[in-house]
Amino acid sequence: MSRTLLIIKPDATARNLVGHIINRLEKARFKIVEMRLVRLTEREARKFYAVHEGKPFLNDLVAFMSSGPAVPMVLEKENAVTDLRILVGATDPARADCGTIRHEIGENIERNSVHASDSDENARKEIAFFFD
Ligand code: FUP
Repeated sequence: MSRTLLIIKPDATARNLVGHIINRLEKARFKIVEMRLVRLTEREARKFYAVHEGKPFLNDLVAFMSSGPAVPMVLEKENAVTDLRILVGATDPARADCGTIRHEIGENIERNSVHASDSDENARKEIAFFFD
């Protein structure tokens, strides 16, 4: 068993899609082992996306991520990181495969409904960011 971090982003909470996303995760056999509802400050959002410091899209991304409630959760499953990235789909919903969460509900490359850790190492860091 391994663990990864998923965040339901503010565009999805605003459209009442929290339950829908959780349903998709559970159907795909992920176990929710931790979950919170948070309103990130701009400072916290910038810290979470520190790897993107200097990128042209960062300021907009930080404003979006702190614009409303988000739901970070720790998910457990065999090959959790890889399997969740497959279920979530490509960053840009327009390029995401049919059947992925971002293809189904993502609005655009910024408002793409969910975040999923991209490696075991980042999963550990991102889990520690939200959960002690
Ligand atoms: P991902 O790992 O799929 O979430 O994608 P990245 O780490 O490359 O990007 C992190 C977040 O930055 C994305 F979820 C959305 C945002 N982003 C933009 O807003 N514009 C871009 O051109 C690229 C990424």
